[in-house]
Amino acid sequence: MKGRLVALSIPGMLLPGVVMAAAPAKIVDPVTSWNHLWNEVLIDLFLMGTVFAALAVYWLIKYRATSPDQVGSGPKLSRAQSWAWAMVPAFIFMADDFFLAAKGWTVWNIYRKVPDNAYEIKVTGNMWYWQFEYPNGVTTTYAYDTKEGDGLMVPVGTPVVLRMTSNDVIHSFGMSAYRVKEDMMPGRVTYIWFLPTEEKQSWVTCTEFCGVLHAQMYAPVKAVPRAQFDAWLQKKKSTT
Ligand SMILES: [Cu+2]
Repeated sequence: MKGRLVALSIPGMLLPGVVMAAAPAKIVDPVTSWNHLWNEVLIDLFLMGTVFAALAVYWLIKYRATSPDQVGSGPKLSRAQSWAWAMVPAFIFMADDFFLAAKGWTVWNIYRKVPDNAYEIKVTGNMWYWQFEYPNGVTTTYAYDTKEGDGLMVPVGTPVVLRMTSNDVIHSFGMSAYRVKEDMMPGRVTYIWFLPTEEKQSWVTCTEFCGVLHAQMYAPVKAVPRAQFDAWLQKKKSTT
């Protein structure tokens, strides 16, 4: 019994070593995986749509009425033929649906698994602005009326994870440029992560109706080089 326990635990002891020795996993950009799935859905819809539209036009012409009082008749099918006509197409479409659903779960797994070295920023939703809090305590925001404030600053090349909550009602943090969106709720912490791959400015908008100024609840998202980001954060820290 003891020997067996030892034997069982050997792979358990070796495994962490193997995992640690492996090179750090390459980060899969959620934008790439999302776009890939989206393109597949579009191709799928286009191919099926084309086939069905072509068949519909063909049959409309082929079986059109050639005289005003003509009465058509359906083909006589055996019970087996009827079942086959119902089940075979149904299974083909279900197979395609399951294929796309499985791909969707793969993308979802990428969205939910935050990379180990992700940079964490806390986000709090308020009616009607966001507050961003960086690891060194610096906070930023953005005012829609005066257009003042840094909004969300992130370093290029580092995955960023946002830990989010709300002070009042339900908001939703939507960044279409990074293909992410997640609700923010009072009393709960939700998260999203994304990978800024290039220097650019995009926008975050609130995507859950949250009151009269919901439409004004937006802020710039600025992805800047790491050195510039660090310098900005340092300066911000020393001036506040
Ligand atoms: Cu909102």
